Amino acid sequence: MARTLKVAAAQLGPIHLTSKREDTITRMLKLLQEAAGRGAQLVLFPECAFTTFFPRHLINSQTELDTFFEHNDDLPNSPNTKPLFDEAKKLGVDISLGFAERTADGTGFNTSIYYSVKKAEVIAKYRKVHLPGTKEPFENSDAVNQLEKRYFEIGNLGFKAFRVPDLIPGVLKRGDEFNAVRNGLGDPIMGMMICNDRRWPEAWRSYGLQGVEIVLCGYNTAGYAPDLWGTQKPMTPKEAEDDALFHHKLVMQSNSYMNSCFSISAAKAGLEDGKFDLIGGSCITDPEGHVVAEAKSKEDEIVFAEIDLGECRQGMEKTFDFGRHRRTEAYRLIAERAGVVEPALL
Ligand code: CDT
Repeated sequence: MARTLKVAAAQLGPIHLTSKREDTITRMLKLLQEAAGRGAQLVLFPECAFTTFFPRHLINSQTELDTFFEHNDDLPNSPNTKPLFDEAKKLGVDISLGFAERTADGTGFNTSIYYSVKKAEVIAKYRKVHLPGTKEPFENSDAVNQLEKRYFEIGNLGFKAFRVPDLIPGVLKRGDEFNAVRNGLGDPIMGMMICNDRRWPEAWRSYGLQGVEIVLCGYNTAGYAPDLWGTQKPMTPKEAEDDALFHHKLVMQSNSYMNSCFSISAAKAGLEDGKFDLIGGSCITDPEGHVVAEAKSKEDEIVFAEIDLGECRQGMEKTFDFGRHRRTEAYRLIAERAGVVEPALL
C-alpha cells in the first residue's frame, strides 16, 4: 500500500515591526488557499510566523515585548489566530506553525504546533531547544542581534515524534494483524524542530530513533550577520547570504539522509524592518538527501511536493538500520559532555 502525501512549505516574505497582524494573517490565508488548491494535505509555516523576527531587537518595555507573543495557548480559538484555523478546517488541510508563546505563568517559549484538521485540535507541540545568539546585545551598534536567550526559555518538551491521524487511508492501526511484522505501515510519523535546531544532529537523531518520516522546520535565518556567523573569513553580504543558504540546505539534506526521512522547511525571508535580510530557501528534501522542491523567491511562496513515505524504508532497512548498525557503547560522550575537552597537550 502506497503511503503518499501532498505537502507544502508556506514561505513568508518579510514582516515588519509596522506590519498589521490582520494583514499577515490575510497573507497566510492566501498561501493556505493556494496550497490547498494544489492538493496539499499539510502546510508548514515559518518560525514566529505572525510577526517580524523580533529577537533581533532590544525591547525593554514588557508591554511592547508582549505584543509579539501569543498569550492564549488555544490558538485555534484565540481571536488573534482563529481565522487561520477556521480556513484550515474549511479547506481540510493540516497546518503546522511557529509562534512566540507566553504561558500562564509568564514564561516565554519559541514554539511550534501541529493542528490536525480531522481531529480539529492541536495534536503536538514543540518548544525550541537550541536558542542561538546572546542574552545581551552586541556592543557594536551595527550588529544584527539574536536575543532569543533573553526572550525565551529553553524548550522543555524534548523531541517527541508523533503520529498524524487521518492523512493516509488504509494504514495499519493498533491491534491490526500485521502490526508487529515491520515498521513503516502506520499513520505518518512526524517531528518538529525550529530554525537553529536543524543544525544539531542530536535533534535529528532523537527523532530518527523514533522512526520519524517527516521533520518539519520553520526558520528565520539572517543572511548577513558577521557578529553572529563570525568574521574569520570576511565576506560581502552576497557571499554571506549564499553561505547561509548553503548551510541551510546542507543540514536539511544531510540530516534527512542520515535519518532516512523527508524534511519540510519554511522560511521567513527577505528584508525585514528595512535592513535585516533573511535567507529564503524553503525546501522539501527526501530520505536520500535530495531537494525535491525549493523556493525561487524571498517572497510569499508555496513550495509543494507529493511524497511517498515508502521511500524512507531503503535507508531505514539498509545503511541506517539503527538497530543493527548503531554502537551506543561507543557514543557515551555525546550525552555526557556538552562542550569540547581537547586531549592533553603533547
Ligand atoms: N532563528 C534562528 O534560530 N536563527 C539562527 C541564526 C543563527 S545565529 C548564529 C539559525 O540558526 O538560523
